[in-house]
Amino acid sequence: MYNIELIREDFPILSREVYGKPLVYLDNGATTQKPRCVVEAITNEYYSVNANVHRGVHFLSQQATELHEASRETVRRFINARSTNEIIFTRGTTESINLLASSFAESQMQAGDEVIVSTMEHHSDIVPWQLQAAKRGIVIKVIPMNDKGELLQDAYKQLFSEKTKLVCVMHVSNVLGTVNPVKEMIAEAHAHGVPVLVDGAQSVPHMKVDVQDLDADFFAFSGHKVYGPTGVGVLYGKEEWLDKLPPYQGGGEMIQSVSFEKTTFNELPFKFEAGTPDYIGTTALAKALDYVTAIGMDQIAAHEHELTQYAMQRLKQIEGMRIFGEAEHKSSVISFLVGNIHHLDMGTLLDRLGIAVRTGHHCAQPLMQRLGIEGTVRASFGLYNTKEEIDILAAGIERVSRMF
Ligand code: C6P
Repeated sequence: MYNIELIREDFPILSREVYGKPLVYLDNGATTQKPRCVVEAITNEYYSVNANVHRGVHFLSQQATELHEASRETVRRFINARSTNEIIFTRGTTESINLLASSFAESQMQAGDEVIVSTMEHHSDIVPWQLQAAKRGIVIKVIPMNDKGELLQDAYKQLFSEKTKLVCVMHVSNVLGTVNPVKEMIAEAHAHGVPVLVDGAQSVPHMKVDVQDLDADFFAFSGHKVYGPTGVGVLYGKEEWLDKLPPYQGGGEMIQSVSFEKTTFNELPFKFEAGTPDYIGTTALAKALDYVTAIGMDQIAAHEHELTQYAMQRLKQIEGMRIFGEAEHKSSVISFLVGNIHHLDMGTLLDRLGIAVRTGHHCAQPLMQRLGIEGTVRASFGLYNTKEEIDILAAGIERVSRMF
C-alpha cells in the first residue's frame, strides 16, 4: 500500500504555507524535499560522531570512516554496481561529468576524436565537452530528436565513426521527461567498441536503476534530487575503466606516497577523491537511498506514473495549452506554455497561489533552440505529490490564463 499521507508526514516542509496558501511543491526536478530521517542523520552525525575520515587512529575518526564507507556500500547496492571501488563520491552530477570529461579526454582522446551527445542534454553534459574541445580539438556530434521529444535512433547509429571515443546521454530529460532507451543505446555503442556515460540525475529518483543491467560504463547522479542532501553526488565507473583514467584533482586522500621527485596514487575509489570528502553528506545520502528503498522504487515509479498520466490529461483540457515532450516513455516532468503567456509570468503568478514550478530554459538551451522557444513552465513530481495538488496546479493555470 502506498500511504501518501504517512509519506507526506515525513517531510515537514510540505505542511508550510507560502503567501498564506498551502505549499504545492512541483519543482522536484530542480531539487527534492528532505525526509526527517535525512535531516536527522546530518544533525546526529555532527552532534555525536563528527571527525575527519580515513585519517585518525582515534575512535571518532574510525566511526566516521565506517559510516562513510557503509554509505558507499549503500550506493553500490542501490545502483547494483559490482564493487564499492566503482563508486566515486563527488559534489553532484555536474562534478561527476566534469571529472569524467577531464580524465577521459586527457587520457583517451586526441585532436579529431569524437564524443556523441544528444540534443536534449543538460548544460552539464555539454559544456564540459566544449571545454575539452577547446583544449584538445575534440569534436562534438549531436543526436537529433523528433517533435515528440524522442532521440532518433537511426540517426544515432549513423553518428559513429572510427574516431568516436565516447557517448554521453541523459537517462531522463529534465525538460521533456523522455526516458531514453539507454540500454539499447549502450548496446549500440558497445557494438562499435565505444563506452557510454549516462547522466542519471533525473532517473535515479524515479525508477530502479541497475548499472550492470544497463551495462553503463559510467553513470552520474546527484544526492539532492533523490531526497538526499545538497553537495554530494556519485560517479559510477566500471573498475576496468576507472583503473585506466588519471586522477582529476590532486591533494590529500588520493595519494599513496608523495615526494618532490615522485608521487604515487591511491587505489580506487580514493584516487578520484582528493581532500576531505563530504562524509556527513554521504551518510545522509545513504539514509535517503534507504528511505526510497523502503517505500520501493517500483511503487514510487507507479505512483508518479499515475500522477503524470493524470496531469497530462488534466492540463491538456486547458485552452491554449502546449505541452513539450510527448514521448512514449515519459517520466514525471511536464513542460508547457499556455497561449502567448510568458513562462516567467505564469511561474510568478502560480507562485502567488502557493504553487512552486520552475520556469526558463532549465539549463538546456540547445534543446530550447530545437523547440524554437525561449523557455517553458515546468512541473515535476516527486514521491509525495498528489492528484489534489495537480488539480490545484490546473486550476491555478486556468486562473492565470483568464487574467491575460
Ligand atoms: N537539473 C533542473 O532543474 P547538479 O546541479 O550537478 O545536481 O545536476 C545537474 C544536472 C545534470 N543533469 C540533469 C539531467 C539535470 O537535470 C541536472 C540538474 C536541475 O532541471 C537544475 S538545472
